[in-house]
Amino acid sequence: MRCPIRLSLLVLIILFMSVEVPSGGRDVAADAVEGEYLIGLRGADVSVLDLLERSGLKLVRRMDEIGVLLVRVKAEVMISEVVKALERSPSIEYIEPNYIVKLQEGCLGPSLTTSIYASIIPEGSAQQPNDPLYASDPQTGRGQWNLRVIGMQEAWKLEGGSREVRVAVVDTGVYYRHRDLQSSYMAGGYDWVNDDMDPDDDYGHGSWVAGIIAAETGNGYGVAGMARISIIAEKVLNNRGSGTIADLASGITHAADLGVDIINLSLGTDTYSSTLRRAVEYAYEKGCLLVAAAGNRGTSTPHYPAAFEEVIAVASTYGEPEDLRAPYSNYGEWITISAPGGWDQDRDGIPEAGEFWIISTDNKPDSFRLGTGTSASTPHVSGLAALIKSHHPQATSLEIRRILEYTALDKGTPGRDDYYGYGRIDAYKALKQPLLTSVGGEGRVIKTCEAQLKPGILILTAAITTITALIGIPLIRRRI
Ligand SMILES: [Ca+2]
Ligand SMILES: [Ca+2]
Ligand SMILES: [Ca+2]
Ligand SMILES: [Ca+2]
Repeated sequence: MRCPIRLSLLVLIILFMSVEVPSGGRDVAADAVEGEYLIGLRGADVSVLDLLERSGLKLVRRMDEIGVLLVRVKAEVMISEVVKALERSPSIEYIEPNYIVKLQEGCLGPSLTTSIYASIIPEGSAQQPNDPLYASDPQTGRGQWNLRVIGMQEAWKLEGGSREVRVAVVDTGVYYRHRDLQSSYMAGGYDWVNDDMDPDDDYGHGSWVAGIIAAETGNGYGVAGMARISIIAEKVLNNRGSGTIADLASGITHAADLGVDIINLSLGTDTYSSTLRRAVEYAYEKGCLLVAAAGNRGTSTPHYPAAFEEVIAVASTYGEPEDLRAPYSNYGEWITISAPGGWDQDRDGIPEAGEFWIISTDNKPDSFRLGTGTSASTPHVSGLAALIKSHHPQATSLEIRRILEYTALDKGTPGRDDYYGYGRIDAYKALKQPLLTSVGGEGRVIKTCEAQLKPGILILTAAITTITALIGIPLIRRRI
């Protein structure tokens, strides 16, 4: 029941709060932190700090990596006058409100706290892990259909994951003391909401997302996760599932500075933000693979950061043995790929027998939770990307992205489409797929055509023999 209430609140807020966006004269109805602004600098010129002081703005945070300053307007200041003054400065590229980012992402159902999942150790088999909630759960009876449907049982025979691979979960934090999460958690992330070094989860969403990627599999307890890798938490959403663009951008840049391989973003906003764009570009340039939720409102309105071209935008499916697009899943030419996210078919916020929900870890001891949404689809893609990276440690983010796209199971209209993107991820096929670089020879990628992401085009220098070898690989669709 929590979801519809939250959704209607959000709609009310959007309807009744209108913030004028000074930058570029665009008027966008959006929800923002009152009195807070993000100033995007041109270059690294921070002499503008004096100007801010004179204008009656208090510096709250310097985000030097992306050249952004978070400022707060002092009470007596007329913001429209300040904006006029700042826009005249050649050192300033833009000023935008510090927008609110929310989890509009689906619903978390009620928690399932019971010691039964700690005491039952069923027989494992070659076919199925021994985690009791994998085969069945007490609410829907379907257990982890989401892992079965993408071929995880076959995939695990090829790769279980490497702890060297690190995935940042940028979310509400992670409850790392959970018995199914403690082995994959790695310290180093930050709590941007409470400004401390402990990104614990006081809401539950981030722990649920983290468990899909990396809950411990085969320990006879709780749920199975996709990959035995390392999870880092950047807490950017508070105990109500809401946060700011400043904290989100800080979480992304901090994760990139830690050198993580993959950044999972099961969150987003319909409001375009130049600061978020800068943070995404920064992480992308550092070699991170960014994966984000397409959003759950069944519209084609671009949802950010998913809709940025550097980011893999993940749509949602539900069903077993065949899964189909979930009706709430956003769509459009910005969708990259799809993965299971479940569907609360009667939309009452309660998981019932026969419905497809995603069960994962919660933020309390021995607690598990069912939920739905592109929030859940996203960590399936991050988990698979982490397995590919474990299997091919030398793979670049772009190579991993190409494998995900190329090996996805085509659904809907033939070829890439606006509902499924390249199709639903296929874990077994993705792990069987050789990397371009693994063929050896003299082939070397000298340029990738970023502007034309579909299909992936690589320009190679190579000896004729190498070219012949490469053409035999299904990843290559065309030759010149
Ligand atoms: Ca904390
Ligand atoms: Ca487990
Ligand atoms: Ca229901
Ligand atoms: Ca298709």
